[in-house]
Amino acid sequence: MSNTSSSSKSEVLERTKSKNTKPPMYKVYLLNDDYTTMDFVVEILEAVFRHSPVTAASIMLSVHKNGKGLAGIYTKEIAETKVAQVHSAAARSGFPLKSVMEKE
Ligand code: TYC
Repeated sequence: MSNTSSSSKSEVLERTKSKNTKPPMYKVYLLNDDYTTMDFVVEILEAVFRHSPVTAASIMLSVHKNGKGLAGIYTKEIAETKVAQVHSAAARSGFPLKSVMEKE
């Protein structure tokens, strides 16, 4: 038998403070490629990730130079939505832009 209700063994599971308040967070990255235009990536960073034009340009250049770059950090469902939004906007515009998420 499992011990979740401490029936036979006299054990009590205690938790000191903290009701496990924070959900797991996921980093969402953009990946570099040779075909997506810089302007389109900046548009995505502004529209999907709500970055300012200056921050969006800076993240785009870092992706261009380093191969990938952090677009934002979100809970699981929101991160999944952002990734899907990037892929559908890119596909609609005929660009191969990819986005990936990674548990923190
Ligand atoms: N490397 C692309 C170019 O030179 C620009 C680019 C930047 C593409 C960031 C994707 O996530 C990306 N046109």
